[in-house]
Amino acid sequence: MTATVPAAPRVIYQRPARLTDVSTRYCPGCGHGIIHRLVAEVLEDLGVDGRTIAVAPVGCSVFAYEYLGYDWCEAPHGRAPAVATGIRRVRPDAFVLTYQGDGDLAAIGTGEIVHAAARGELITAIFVNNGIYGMTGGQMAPTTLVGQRTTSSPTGRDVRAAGYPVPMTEMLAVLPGVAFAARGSIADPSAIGKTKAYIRKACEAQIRGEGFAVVEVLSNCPVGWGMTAQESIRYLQDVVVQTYPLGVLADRRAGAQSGAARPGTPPGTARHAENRPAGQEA
Ligand SMILES: Cc1ncc(C[n+]2csc(CCOP(=O)(O)OP(=O)(O)O)c2C)c(N)n1
Ligand code: SF4
Ligand SMILES: [Mg+2]
Repeated sequence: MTATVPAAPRVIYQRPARLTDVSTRYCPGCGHGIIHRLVAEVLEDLGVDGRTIAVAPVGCSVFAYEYLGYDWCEAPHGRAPAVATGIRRVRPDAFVLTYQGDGDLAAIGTGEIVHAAARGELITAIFVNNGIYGMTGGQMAPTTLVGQRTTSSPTGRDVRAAGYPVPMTEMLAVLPGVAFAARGSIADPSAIGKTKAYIRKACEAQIRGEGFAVVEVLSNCPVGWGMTAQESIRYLQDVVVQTYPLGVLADRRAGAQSGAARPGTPPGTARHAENRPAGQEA
């Protein structure tokens, strides 16, 4: 009788090498961990994880440098795009990533993100919008929904006192320096898959020297929202997307079919070809 040799197990799912094997400090059900994983998977797929320099925000994800095994630089609150600009200018060989929350990017750091995008800096920005200042106890952010209760808007955001939510990614998307802008979500596996594809396109835009790229990721903060993890996911799916629709907001990458043209620039033109790191082809 001939013995059957068992087939070697086929690996279909494993932890990306740069996703550190440690417990995180995030609250149970928090979306930051999913987004970390997507970033790790994409940078590994693209082969840039060994030359990535990332800039950490101030906020719950400040400890991203413990969970993702890249070279990290810590920026003052909101200043990640400015720090990333400096890194990009002195290390043109590096892949430069920023990771910012909505309080970090859309409040104290509004000026830095707008001007980095306007300059078309070769940076990929991951913008985690959970509609709240998670780390400091769940206060209202510029991104908080109308009527949403937070610790500093206990009866709900009132537009007469606090104005309307700021659609940062739509605002950035109109800037000609932005090669790619999109909004994804972590609410379900389908949305997570699309978000990963957006992160990949945003990273490719940098590798090809095409300009600034941003992916906003709608995330949950069950603790700050006063919800269970399941309730917070349903709130993301049913409520948050009404104010922040998902999808691609600008795509000016070479060969892209959609996206507003830069003034005087044909759609799809690789405007930053002169800035490509040595040895990088489009
Ligand atoms: C200059 C400065 N101002 C204020 C703070 C306090 N602070 C720390 S984290 C934070 C908000 C973080 O919110 P967000 O960026 O949305 O990140 P999240 O915690 O929600 O992921 C604030 C206001 C600070 N650390 N530094
Ligand atoms: S406070 Fe909110 S954003 Fe911060 S770790 Fe907890 S769930 Fe995540
Ligand atoms: Mg936040």
